[in-house]
Amino acid sequence: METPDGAPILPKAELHLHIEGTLEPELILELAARNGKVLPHPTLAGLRAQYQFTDLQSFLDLYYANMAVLVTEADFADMTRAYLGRAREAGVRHAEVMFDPQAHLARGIPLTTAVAGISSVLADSFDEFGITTGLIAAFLRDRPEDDALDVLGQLLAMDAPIIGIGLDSAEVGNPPSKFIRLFDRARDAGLRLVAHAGEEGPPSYVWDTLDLLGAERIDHGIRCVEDSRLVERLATGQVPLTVCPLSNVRLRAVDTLAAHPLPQMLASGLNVSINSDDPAYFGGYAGANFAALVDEFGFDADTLERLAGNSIRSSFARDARKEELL
Ligand code: ES4
Ligand code: ZN
Repeated sequence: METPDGAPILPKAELHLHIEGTLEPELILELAARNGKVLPHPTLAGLRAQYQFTDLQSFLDLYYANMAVLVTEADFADMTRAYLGRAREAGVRHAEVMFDPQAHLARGIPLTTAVAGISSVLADSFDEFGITTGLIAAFLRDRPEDDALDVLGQLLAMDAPIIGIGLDSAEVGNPPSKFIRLFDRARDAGLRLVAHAGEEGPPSYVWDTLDLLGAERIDHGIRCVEDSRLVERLATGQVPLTVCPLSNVRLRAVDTLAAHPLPQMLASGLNVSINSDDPAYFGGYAGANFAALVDEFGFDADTLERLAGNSIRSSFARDARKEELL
């Protein structure tokens, strides 16, 4: 496969992706009509006009509001299928997909509806799209830890096909220390551990995500560059950082793409991969993120290969699958 300008599309893994963030405006309107939901912005133009964010919270408000259209198992399945089709076009061959169980439960949607809808499509992702997949339950850090523990317990009791847990939503004011018992419980259950840190939060949140939660991967982590000791720690341990450039620009975590710390992170020897986060909200899928980087920084073939290779090596795919993709 090639991009429109003839560059090869590298096989890659997507490690930082919120499935609810793949709900395109067109699908939102379609699902709203199907489920008889009246949206505050019922036209495509009106809805699209809402996609201007000043920070993480301004995005989260719209992201949670739009989830109202996800009602049936088929809704979750249709959303997941649409994502896999778009990811495949961008060269994604392995995807670890997060979902927000608490956000659906809070709307009165049974856990089984969300889990079955998403996982039924992931179960066939290799046959249908040539993409191996894993499902990660992400917990909302702006809610109490007891709520997360309760929902993790329910997921384990129903034997939900999850490979790990994550931590997302409003970061500042909700430090990693709040979720020590949650991560201990997940580790005991044999689950893999990832967490958002250093997106809007300070470098100390990245330290604590490693040292208190034992996370194996950091989602975002871009503010690590403010702490040279932390950069050294991350480089020495080759801790995977799942960077999302277009997300960071759209949520104003950086002023411009030109000001993004990614080149500095690469120069420091960090293990970074490129991911789309919430592609329907931030201007595109993995392909658009790579294209923007090539445009802005003129990354050469070696750098692009390093980024794609990092994503595969940092995935929770089986070793044989990694070998196949590298
Ligand atoms: C998210 Cl970009 C981002 N950060 C934190 N939580 C999230 N949930 C969905 N997208
Ligand atoms: Zn994210």
